[in-house]
Amino acid sequence: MPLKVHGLAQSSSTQRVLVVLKEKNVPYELVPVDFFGGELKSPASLAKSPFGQIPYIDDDGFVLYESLAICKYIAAKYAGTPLLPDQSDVKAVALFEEACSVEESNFHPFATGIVIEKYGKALRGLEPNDKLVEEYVFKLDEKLDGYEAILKRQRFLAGDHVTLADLAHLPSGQIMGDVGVKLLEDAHKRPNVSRWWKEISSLPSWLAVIADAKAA
Ligand SMILES: N[C@@H](CCC(=O)N[C@@H](CS)C(=O)NCC(=O)O)C(=O)O
Repeated sequence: MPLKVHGLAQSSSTQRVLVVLKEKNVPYELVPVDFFGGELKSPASLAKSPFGQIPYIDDDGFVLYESLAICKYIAAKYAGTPLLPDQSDVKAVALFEEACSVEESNFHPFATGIVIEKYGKALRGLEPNDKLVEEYVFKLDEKLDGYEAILKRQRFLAGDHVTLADLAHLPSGQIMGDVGVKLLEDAHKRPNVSRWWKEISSLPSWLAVIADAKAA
C-alpha cells in the first residue's frame, strides 16, 4: 500500500513533504482534505493531526504529523538522495540540526507570514495587511544577511550537500517570489543566497511539485 499523504498539492506545508517523496522516488497517494469545509477540525481528523493541520501521513498505520518530522522520517527510511547527514558523524548531525534551526528561527516565521498575508488571504478572498507584510519583509531582509554569510563559505546550509534544511525553504520561498517578494532572487544584493536559491528551486523534484500544484 503506498504511503498516504493527507494534504493538498497547493499547501506549502504539504509541498515540503511532497518534494522529499519525489526526491526519494517513493510512491505515495495524496489524499485531499476539504480544507475550508472544516474536515480538519473533525474528531476523526483531530485524532490523527491534533492541531487540525495538514500534512499528516499514514504509512501502513503509522501516523505522523508536522512536516519537518515527516520529511526526516521519509529521508531516514528510504534510499535515494541522502538529504540527511551521516548519522554516525556527530558533528555533521549537529551542523544539520543547526541549519534546520536557522530555517525555523530566521526564515520560516517571516516567510510564512508573507505567504499567509499575500497568498493565504487571497485564497479566502481577503485583503493582505500591508503593514504586517512590510514588517515581515524588513525582518527577513535583515536575516538573509546571515544566510549570505553562511552560503558564502559553503554550497548548502548544512555544508557541501543538499539536505532537508535546504529543501524546507522551497514552498514559502517559491510563493514569496510568485507574489512579488523577490528577496531570494536578488543576485546583486546577495549573490550566494541567489545562487543557492536558484540551485534548490530548479531541482526536478521541486519543479514536479509545482507542476502538480498547478494541475490540481
Ligand atoms: N508546523 C506545521 C504547520 C502546518 C500548517 O500550518 N498547515 C496549514 C496548511 S499549509 C494548515 O493546515 N492550516 C490550517 C490551520 O492551521 O488551521 C507543519 O509544518 O506541518
